[in-house]
Amino acid sequence: MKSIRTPQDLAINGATPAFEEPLHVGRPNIGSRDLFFKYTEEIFDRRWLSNNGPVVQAFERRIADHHDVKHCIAMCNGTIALEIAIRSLGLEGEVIIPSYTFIATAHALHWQAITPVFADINPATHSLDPEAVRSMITPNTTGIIGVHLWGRPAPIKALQTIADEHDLKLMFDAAHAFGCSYKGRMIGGFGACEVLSFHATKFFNTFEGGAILTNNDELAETMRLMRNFGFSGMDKVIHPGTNGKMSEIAAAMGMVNLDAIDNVVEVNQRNYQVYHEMLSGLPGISLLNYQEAESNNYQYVVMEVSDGSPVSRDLIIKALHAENILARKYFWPGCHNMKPYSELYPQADLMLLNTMKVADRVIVLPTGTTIDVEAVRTITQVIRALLVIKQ
Ligand code: T4K
Repeated sequence: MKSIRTPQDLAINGATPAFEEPLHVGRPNIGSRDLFFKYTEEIFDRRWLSNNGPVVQAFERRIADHHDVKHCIAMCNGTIALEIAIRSLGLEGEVIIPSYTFIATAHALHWQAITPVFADINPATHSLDPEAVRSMITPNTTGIIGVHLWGRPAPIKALQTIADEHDLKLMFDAAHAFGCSYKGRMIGGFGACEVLSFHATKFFNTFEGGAILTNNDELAETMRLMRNFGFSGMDKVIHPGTNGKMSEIAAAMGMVNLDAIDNVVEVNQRNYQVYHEMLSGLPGISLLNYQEAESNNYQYVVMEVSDGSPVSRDLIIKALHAENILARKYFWPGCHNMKPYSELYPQADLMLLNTMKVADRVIVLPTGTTIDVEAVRTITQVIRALLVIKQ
């Protein structure tokens, strides 16, 4: 790793890249290998690999307790969990979501012949703007899916008020919000249900995986049936369903990683603070902050490049990539500019001005347990050097 101090040391100017190996956003955090192999031996000995096995059941209990919620229904990934949540709530017609989210939020609706209707966001928080949500309600609207983007809570209270006023179902895509809180209460128990993702790239992973959290007994029962083809017992199907089950090996990874999460939060928070310190004072550069009074996972370091920056967002990305720092433009260009939505709503940009503004500004920087303080310093030096050249 070389230390970058001057513009001439930048790889876009022909110098050797700062890092020999690529630094990724979303490098998995992995707990004790020994414990994982112990679980694996036990799973092999039991010859029980899937279908609501003992590790999945123990994992569900721990996840529910961690989020202070009654039920956790573990699934094979977050997208299937979204689809099952949407179906179990009986959503149909139109459902309001942000366009500024990962494409799975929209696809989980479209896949089930439900129309995602994109509402604009608040540029300060990157979350749904409640007034924009209100303006998109039609007689066909049946629900709202709020997204706790970057692990920062959506405007839960305001969305619940709108849902109650219009008799709409409210659920949350909490894919980023593992272990986060809202006004001191853990994410997981808000709305009718909340959906977590345990994908490899997430703060907490089970290789692939996800879960629905809910306090509603009846809903939980329906979701469990839907997850397993509608089986209520041997040879007895009482509900339509799909295969959304989590495997034992995925749950084992979850058990191991649950033991490690305090350390992951500590590392993420430390990296976030160093980024914050090192990037402060740069023209047009800011970091999205986390509310310190809440529980956060600091999973994403979200840098915004505004008009005040002498260098464009895309040039910064190019310079970072040249250094083997694979920063990402999440969630550019917004779901509404991806197929099939770009064809369904060719004029949507006009309604989504803040979404467009934010999507054009964001750079997500690498963090997590594979990124140390020295790497963070080097990454910020690249950004500093670049801005100095162009100033
Ligand atoms: N809702 C929201 C708001 C979401 O963000 C997501 C997922 C979902 C719903 C759906 O949940 P899942 O069905 O996925 O459980 C990645 C993830 O695949 C996706 O899970 C995640 N959001 C999204 C934000 O990020 P891509 O398209 O960026 O993946 P990819 O292959 O480019 O990988 C990202 C980076 O991670 C790369 O730099 C490589 C690195 N990586 C990846 C994997 C899989 C590793 O270093 N190791 C790995 O094992 O979507």
